[in-house]
Amino acid sequence: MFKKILVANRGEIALRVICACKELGIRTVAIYSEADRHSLPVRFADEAICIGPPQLALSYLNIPAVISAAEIANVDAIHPGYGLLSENANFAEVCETSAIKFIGPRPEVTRLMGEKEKARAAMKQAGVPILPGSDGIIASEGEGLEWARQVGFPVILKASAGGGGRGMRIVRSEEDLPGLFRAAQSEAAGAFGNGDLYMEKYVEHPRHIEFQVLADEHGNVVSLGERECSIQRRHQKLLEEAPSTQVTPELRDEVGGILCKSLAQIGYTNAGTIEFLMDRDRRLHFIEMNTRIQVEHPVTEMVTDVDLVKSQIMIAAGANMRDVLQGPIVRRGHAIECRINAEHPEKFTPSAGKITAFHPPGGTGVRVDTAAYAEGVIPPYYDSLIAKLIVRGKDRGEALSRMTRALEMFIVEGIYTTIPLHRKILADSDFRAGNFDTGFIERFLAKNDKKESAA
Ligand code: MV4
Repeated sequence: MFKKILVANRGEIALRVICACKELGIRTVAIYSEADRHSLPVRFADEAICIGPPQLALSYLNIPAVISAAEIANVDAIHPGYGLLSENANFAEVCETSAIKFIGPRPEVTRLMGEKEKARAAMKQAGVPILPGSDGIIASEGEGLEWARQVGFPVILKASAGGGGRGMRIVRSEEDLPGLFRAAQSEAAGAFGNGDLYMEKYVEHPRHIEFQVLADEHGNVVSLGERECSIQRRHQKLLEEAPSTQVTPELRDEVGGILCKSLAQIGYTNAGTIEFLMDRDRRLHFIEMNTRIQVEHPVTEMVTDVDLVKSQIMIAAGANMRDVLQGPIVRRGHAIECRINAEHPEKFTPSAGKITAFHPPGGTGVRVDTAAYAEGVIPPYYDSLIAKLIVRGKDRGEALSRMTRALEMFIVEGIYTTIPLHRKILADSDFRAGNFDTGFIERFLAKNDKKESAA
């Protein structure tokens, strides 16, 4: 096992990784920017090294600075958390050449999944259901038109270097294709330095459902089931749950089985998430794979009792899945996570500043992942996620009641947060009935605006 791990992240996920290391008896090194000097990861890690000024490019994204800290502290491995360098294949490669274990998949696999069109082709070849679409990059507008006629309108153009919704265009008719093709291409070229596009059949009103997998370095892959992630706004998830009310045990086993075989074939290792769109016929279609631990991993942990971050570390240290899991995966109950962001409730703009009062809820079935504390300061430079409130209940009904009371008992003063928004979502009859798709929040906000202007 590793003796010392550097945590190449900040905030709640850095603290989450430190928790896992402490339980495994591994020493930790926090790296921090000047803005995070008084943060809890710095306080709870065994060592802490300042790696630069607040700006991301000069600190948490500065690969030479991160590697220097790792070498000075003489760590065995680096855990990248999510975001930042977590899906940077070049960083994983630099770790490898510096004889530091990168806790994640091999760089080649990270690179493959980062090129969305190649990931799609690889998953198709390995037997995962994908949407009808182009075989490879579309070379020209003319070729785009040919594919669209074959697939049938509406279609969606996506950037191969994209993900997270940037560089996408929905095309509903032949006349619209040339203009939208050029627009998507130049947006992708500007945003990613690569204008390559591919095409898929467009799914109307999909649900966003993702599967969590773990793969060891000996060819064993397991599925931990799905998470329902349709409650999003502008491609930022707000609330996630496990299991999905729309996934039957048969579908879960079928897709889980396919994924295990396919990912073993691809040579995937460590934790991974496979994103699907669910159509109106409740069929799942692969769209993308994320090669990192995700923000919403706790909902899977709550229903499986598997510690995903500990599992990542053990796998990276060479452990066999048998020893990682110590028994079969059993799913019990229902979990919901609300992302508490520091942002203005109507404008959704970041709300940095000093937290004057902070009291997270507790009690049976409640978990709070956070690095926030009273009198602590939320710096303006980073992601606005300040806490994740996760509850587990014996069923979805109990999870809903538990989340409602936990939100009522969560005190954060001095900054704006998404807590009031979550309370309204939890009170919505469609949400409570499980009746929603990726368009839910837009409709919900429009509905609420109307109610508020009438009142
Ligand atoms: C789609 C789609 C409909 N059809 N692909 C948006 C983010 C990126 N990861 C994939 N996205 C979508 N891809 C096809 N073929 C609709 C979306 C989409 C979406 C997906 C998941 C969650 C929220 C979304 C919001 C708008 C559009």
